[in-house]
Amino acid sequence: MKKMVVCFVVCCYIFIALVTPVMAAYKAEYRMSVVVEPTSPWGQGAQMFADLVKKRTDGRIVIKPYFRSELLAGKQTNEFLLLRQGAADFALGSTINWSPMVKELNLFSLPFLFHNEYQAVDALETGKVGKKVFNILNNKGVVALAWGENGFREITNSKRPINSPEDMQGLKIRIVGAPIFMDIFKALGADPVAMNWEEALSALRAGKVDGQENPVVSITVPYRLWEANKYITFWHYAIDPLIFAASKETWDALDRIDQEIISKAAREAANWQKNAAREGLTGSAGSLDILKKNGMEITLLTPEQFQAFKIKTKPVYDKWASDIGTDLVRAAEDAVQSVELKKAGKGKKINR
Ligand code: X2X
Repeated sequence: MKKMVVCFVVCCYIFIALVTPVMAAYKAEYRMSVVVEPTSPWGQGAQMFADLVKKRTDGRIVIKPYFRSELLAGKQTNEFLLLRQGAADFALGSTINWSPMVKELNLFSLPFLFHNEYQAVDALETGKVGKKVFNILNNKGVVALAWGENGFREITNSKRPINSPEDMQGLKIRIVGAPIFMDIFKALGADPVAMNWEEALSALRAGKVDGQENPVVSITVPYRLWEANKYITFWHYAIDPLIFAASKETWDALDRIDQEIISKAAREAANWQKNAAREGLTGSAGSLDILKKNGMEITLLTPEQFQAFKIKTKPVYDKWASDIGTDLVRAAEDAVQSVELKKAGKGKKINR
């Protein structure tokens, strides 16, 4: 009997010794990086993820979103590095901000590749390309959990309606500090200036730049960009996916059950977030009405006008396509084409 008691006590010690280091590794707060403010669908998606995780882990894991690039000292293109180093535990980050460190992410910024085709974007993200991109991130120390979305990026400015590349001559356009955008806007004859988003907001308000490019639902509306820019052109020249991700260092210190809870929460929040970012753009004209009501003049391009922009930026597309990798680019082109063919088959007009 005595032997059994001793044995039991020893087993308890061993169990506690095995479990304790895992428990001790948990942090009181996990820091999540978010570049934008909390009221955009982007910010709301991050908060939803944090809330789901807290609830489903019974408060074991508390994720605090730090909005407005607070963890990044304003420098949004540092986000991937911070995540990789574990200075941020989680992020809901834009592929654009990470693209200077992960060349394959430039795929989504190839000028005029996706033509507003959400189905092609979804097909890519859920298919082989999406998996390949997540593997690449994983190998660089960032665990990708789910695809979210900032949206198709549309151009606004304070000077004039943009119908053609000629209308862009000399316009001072704020861009993100990712080299592909410098190339695109130079090819279009504009005068691009790379800036962080918070800085861009004051530059726009002060009239130090004439325009910018960002998605309507996630940025133009919540940031009331009509206060600085009257004109908007829907040219859908680049899609900006977001990624729910964790630092690998943080991830590896979590137990498997919690990893599963977090992965599921990311997928659910991503699903909501993506729909919210597309709200009013795919069916009803909700967001367009908001822009009009606030005095914005909206330009929609004809297929010929669209083509003129595409031709002008073709050298940039070709140059970046070989950097990104032909396999990924061809897969994306095929996805776009198959959506367009399906639409054409149903007799619908191809929107390009
Ligand atoms: O800086 C931008 O334009 C923004 C907010 O869309 C990104 O973070 C890529």
